[in-house]
Amino acid sequence: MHSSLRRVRRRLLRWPTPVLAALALALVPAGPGFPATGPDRQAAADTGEAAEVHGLKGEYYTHSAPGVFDFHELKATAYDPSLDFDNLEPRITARTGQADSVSVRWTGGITPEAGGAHTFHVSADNGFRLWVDGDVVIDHWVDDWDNEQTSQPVTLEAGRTYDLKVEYFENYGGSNFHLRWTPPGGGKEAVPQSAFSLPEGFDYNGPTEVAVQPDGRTLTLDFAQPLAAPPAAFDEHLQTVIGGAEWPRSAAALDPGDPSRLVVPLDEPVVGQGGSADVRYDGQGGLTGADGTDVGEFWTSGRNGSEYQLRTEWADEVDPDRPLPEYPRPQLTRKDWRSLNGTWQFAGAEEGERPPFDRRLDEKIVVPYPVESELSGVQRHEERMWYKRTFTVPRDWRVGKWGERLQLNFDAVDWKADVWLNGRKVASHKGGYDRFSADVTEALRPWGRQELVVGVYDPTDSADGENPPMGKQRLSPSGIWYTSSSGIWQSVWMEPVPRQHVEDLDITADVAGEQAVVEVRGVRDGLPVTATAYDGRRPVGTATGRTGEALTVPVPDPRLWSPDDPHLYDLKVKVGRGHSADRVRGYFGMRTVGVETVDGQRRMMLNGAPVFSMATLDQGFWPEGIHTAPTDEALKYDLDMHKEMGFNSVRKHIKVEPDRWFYHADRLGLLVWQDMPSMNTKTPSDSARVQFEHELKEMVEQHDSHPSVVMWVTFNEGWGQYDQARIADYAKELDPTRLVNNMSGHNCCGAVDGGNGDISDAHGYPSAQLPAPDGTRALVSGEYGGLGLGIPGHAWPVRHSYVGVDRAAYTEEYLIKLAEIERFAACNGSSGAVYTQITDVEGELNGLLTYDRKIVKPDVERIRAAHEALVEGAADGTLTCDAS
Ligand SMILES: [Ca+2]
Ligand SMILES: [Ca+2]
Ligand SMILES: [Ca+2]
Ligand SMILES: [Ca+2]
Repeated sequence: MHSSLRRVRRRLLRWPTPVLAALALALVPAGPGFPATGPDRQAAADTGEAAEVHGLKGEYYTHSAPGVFDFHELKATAYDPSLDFDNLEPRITARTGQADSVSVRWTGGITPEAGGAHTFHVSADNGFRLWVDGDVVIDHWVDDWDNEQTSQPVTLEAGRTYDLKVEYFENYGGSNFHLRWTPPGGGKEAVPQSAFSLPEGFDYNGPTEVAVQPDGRTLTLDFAQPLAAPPAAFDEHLQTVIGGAEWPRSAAALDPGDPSRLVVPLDEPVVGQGGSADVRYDGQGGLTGADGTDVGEFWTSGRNGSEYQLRTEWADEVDPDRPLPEYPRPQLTRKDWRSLNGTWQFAGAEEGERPPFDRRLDEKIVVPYPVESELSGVQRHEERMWYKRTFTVPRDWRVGKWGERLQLNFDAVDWKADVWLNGRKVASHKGGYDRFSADVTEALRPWGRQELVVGVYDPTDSADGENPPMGKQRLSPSGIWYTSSSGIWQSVWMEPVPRQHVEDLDITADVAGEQAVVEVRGVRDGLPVTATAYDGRRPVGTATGRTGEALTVPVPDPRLWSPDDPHLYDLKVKVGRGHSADRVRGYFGMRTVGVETVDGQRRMMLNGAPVFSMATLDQGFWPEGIHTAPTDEALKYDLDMHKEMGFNSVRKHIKVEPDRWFYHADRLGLLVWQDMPSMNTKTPSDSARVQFEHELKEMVEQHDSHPSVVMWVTFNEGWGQYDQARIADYAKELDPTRLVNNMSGHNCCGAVDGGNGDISDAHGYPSAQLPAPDGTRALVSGEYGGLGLGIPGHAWPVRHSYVGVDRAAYTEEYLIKLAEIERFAACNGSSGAVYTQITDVEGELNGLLTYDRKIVKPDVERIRAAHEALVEGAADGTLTCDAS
């Protein structure tokens, strides 16, 4: 989200004042006609002259033979507004009649705004060369792809027009072309349309500028000449494709306030997240100028200036004074607690800055939504920041009396947090996904307001950063990398605790022994402890003993936990005596998980029977909250939809959710594959490795009592990989009761399979792959599918518009891919599959649900029936290779 804001800000900085005024007007759509937005329209309005046409002449040729990259036969001459094409296939195909073996020559002028040394960059699929002012500055007539070339600096005078020539060939497969420059004092960017001019003698009377307006519901086409009102037939000859999707719209009409502008109302809003609008007219719709001259065919494109934000329905339910008010730690509850979520003071910070004890911070932020998110109210990235608020301690908590202490809990702060209470440092913590707590009793004032200050440092993937586990967060998101989440992103809260208090209840089901093994962590050894298990209100077993030793609580004739019957037992634990005793509650499920040989194949087992783990890839991103679900109901909704669609499992992909997510999975009955968040894809340094292993340990220890969690996935596709086998052994050592998957997608992208653990995991798109049997591990397809379907109004306008599936055929295509999974289960002993993915995420449009969760793409009944047949057939042995 912040990336588009940044873009707007840059533009504001560069433009002269009259344009700023025009832009400010443009941000507030007024009446039927929108004011002009570009510098040239401003100039045109001032002088009364026709606007200059910016763009280049493109000549499209076919090759004399495949592999001969020549300019053999000229097929079409066309106007192109700029050279920033993510996908040239539609243009190439339409203009030459073929998708491959094509060359294009673009000619015209280039006029820099600033004088001085300009550096040019070209990246394309496939070869290219570039001339400026008659000199070759880049020559890469090579059959490779996306191999960016950079020119020597070229000195250009401001405002002077130079000859520009660009040649390009497409051999076969995909095709794209990007001409970028680094102007003096500026950053690298696509050469803007405004810098180009048409060569002498090339006539073009189509739109000179195309834009999606800030409201996201209006597309404007500006012409250099006034137009006659378009006839009714015009619309049948006009195509509008935004972010790669044919956009639903109403009829184009002349702007009543500006006769050289066509206004196209869009039926669904375009989300303000990059992408471009393509408009194409075949010249046959009777569009003419006011003077009756025909407007010829055109195919041009322009920017998406929308500021419309995608939101889920839960965004409106967030109370900024009381966000996420539910109890944050369901497996270790105490009677008293208070949320510190809500509106805090906020400011960006510099390295080494003194904590703001004695000053008010200028901004406000809604905790616990990450600073980049819309719900935080800040909506920009900060690498360093201050948070500040005050609170009072409820008097009935009796903190300070009878040994009662006050504990502050931070459920997740990405990535390094320092905490001060009343000017005294009470905590320092590294790790973006785990809870940390501080006993702040000694720092409390005797009465009144307590001043809490939190300083955060979150480098994400910055070049000189420390490379923390970050999952999919990136400072420059694109493609499979998304907007970062920085700072506090899970609940902050406080509770009174006895001096000797439980920090963790480790509960392990011993199904064969008909008991639960309970270990109380955080208190000194030798204190009396009592633990009682309940089935509903009925006590089923009690154990007493001393801390420091495991208690075995009888659970006779246990009702087993499974996705079909996610039965939970409650647990009450009392540690210590009298006033100073700590009384907590938790819960557990009785189940076993393992890998065993069945009919000669290594299979994943649940409660002693083979199980087929049918999951989605679940990344847990939200359009308005990024890493933080807007509400608890929203957090639960994605899991509800798994059940609704017949999945029995979920792979939580390189992110660790709040405890409540696991609680929902425990109660709904889903088998969780929990990924460790990956570091950046580069090779990690020694210190990054130490921190990665520390955070892995924290993740396992915080979530190792949830019956839903069945598997730890330590690496994904080689990202940040090192010592794969040792790390898998370490995870197993931390938690011997669960499966370990050392490398999800060890067939992909340079990943190295550690060769150990319980699971062997291959990725394939769109068809699944399954690893060959190795005699020790169960086999799974850890990612597959990824069928793309963009739903206008509910998706980002992606620049890489891989939209693979027609909406009408979506369910059918899904089931075809699922049939391949069923065959792996029937014929190859597969134990599981992970469909990519449960929701669209930012520019990825391959979700079963849209990013705003408002549209469910498949026929839910049909896919549920298919998943259930697969899971049941694999469990009861009726799924056989002959039958499938
Ligand atoms: Ca190609
Ligand atoms: Ca091609
Ligand atoms: Ca972050
Ligand atoms: Ca634990």
